[in-house]
Amino acid sequence: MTAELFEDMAPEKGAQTVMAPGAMLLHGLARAVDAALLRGLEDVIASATLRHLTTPGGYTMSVAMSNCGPLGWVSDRSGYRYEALDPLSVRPWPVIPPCWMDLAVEAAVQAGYQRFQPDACLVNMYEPGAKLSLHQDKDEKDFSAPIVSVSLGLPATFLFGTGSRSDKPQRHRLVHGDVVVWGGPARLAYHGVAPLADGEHPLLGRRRINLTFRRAG
Ligand code: MD6
Ligand code: FE
Repeated sequence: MTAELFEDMAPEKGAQTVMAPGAMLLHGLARAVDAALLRGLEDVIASATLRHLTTPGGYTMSVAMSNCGPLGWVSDRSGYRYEALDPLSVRPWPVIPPCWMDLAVEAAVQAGYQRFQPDACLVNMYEPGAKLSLHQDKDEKDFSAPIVSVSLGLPATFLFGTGSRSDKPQRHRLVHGDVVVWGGPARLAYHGVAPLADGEHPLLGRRRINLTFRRAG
């Protein structure tokens, strides 16, 4: 209890929170490899730049996005989908850095999902005020695979609901190094991110980075 008071009530590294059946928060799992993850990030966004996508409804997303892996998630006036080529460069997305892949597979195993083989990793970059409205991840072909989501940089409030949009979502604080794994009965739960509070992170400055690994194709 004393340690928690001094750490702003953050659960210890290694702790696990079951958010719902099939959805688990692995506290601090990515922290030990954060420097390697961030070197990978530099490589990925050097070849596939972060950009603000347009929604099918014509809005510009406040979160900047890029991708790596065989498939990348894109949005424009014609809809949401996965594409093998980056529409900006018209080249394949960069490969998923090996240390990212190792972490994603290990997180899936810890949450009870064996044999996770991601073929897409969405990179999300939040600056203060950026948010992600409640949504379901349903553009993937195979809902039997989980999603693995890695949080780096500034803390965020993750909104986590049920399969019904009208259910009031739970709120979970995600800090640097936290990993959420999401599948099975929770795979189609509505979720989102509340507007990012301003702050300064020692490694990432005024930014939050989220990496989400999926089996899309
Ligand atoms: C984010 N994450 O944390 C956005 N989707 O920045 C997601 O939209 C998400 O964290 C599916 C599963 C886990 C997630
Ligand atoms: Fe999502």
